[in-house]
Amino acid sequence: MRSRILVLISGNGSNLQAIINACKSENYPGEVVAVISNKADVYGLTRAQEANIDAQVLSHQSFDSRENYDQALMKLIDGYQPDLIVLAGFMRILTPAFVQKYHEKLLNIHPSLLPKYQGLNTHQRAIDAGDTEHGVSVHFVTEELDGGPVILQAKVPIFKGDIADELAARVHEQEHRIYPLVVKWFCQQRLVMKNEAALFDGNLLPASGYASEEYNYM
Ligand code: NHR
Ligand code: GAR
Repeated sequence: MRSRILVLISGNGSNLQAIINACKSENYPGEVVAVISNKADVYGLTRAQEANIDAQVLSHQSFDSRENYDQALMKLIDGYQPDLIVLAGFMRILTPAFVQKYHEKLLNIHPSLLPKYQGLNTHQRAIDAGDTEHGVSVHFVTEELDGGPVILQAKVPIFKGDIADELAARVHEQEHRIYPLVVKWFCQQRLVMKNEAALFDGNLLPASGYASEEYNYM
């Protein structure tokens, strides 16, 4: 049985696309059953429709509180009975009630080498700090924003004179390699979260996640 993956987005959806593409491979252990965006008219929704995946908009603007928005989001999600919820450029902080409900089934991709640069605007912050190295982290989502256990990171260099857009593009390339791989591990149940820690094949992952240089998922 393929795992049922639900993807939350707010924008372009290039990570969504990477996961959709991976799912097309015959022995990939998951399928994307729905995509939900908190913003209307974003390209990620078009990507879902083109792949014949249910695409829904639930705008946060029509709700008077985060709690009420998340309650509506949970209702919508539960209609799809997902095994896994993937945040792919989803830009809304989730309430404790949401995180508790889908505890151990929530993944996020964050564009920095966590624990560095939690929050927003990470590429510019890494450049401004004079870092020579930057990257991306996939982690389990907990109540602590960008604070859940790291599963896998990929590093990229920061070159002299880089602007944030160039750096972001370099990071994106790595995102599209590592996110489908981590999703695959989760679907295979090789990857689980227990007691707020990430376990891989039953082993506790180190703070910076699985350290393999091999990112082939096919
Ligand atoms: N929710 C919880 N509880 N825990 C996490 O680790 C989460 C989360 C929700 C989203 C993604 C995260 C990132 O990878 C994420 C992780 C949005 C913001 C933010 O400040 C911060 C971090 C992340 C996503 N959002 C603003 C808000 O008020 C809105 C910003 C906007 O709309 O542009 O929600 O970076
Ligand atoms: C990605 O770089 C992702 O790491 C980042 O947004 C981009 C979404 O791109 N996520 C966050 O900043 C979360 N706050 P995409 O829509 O093309 O997948």
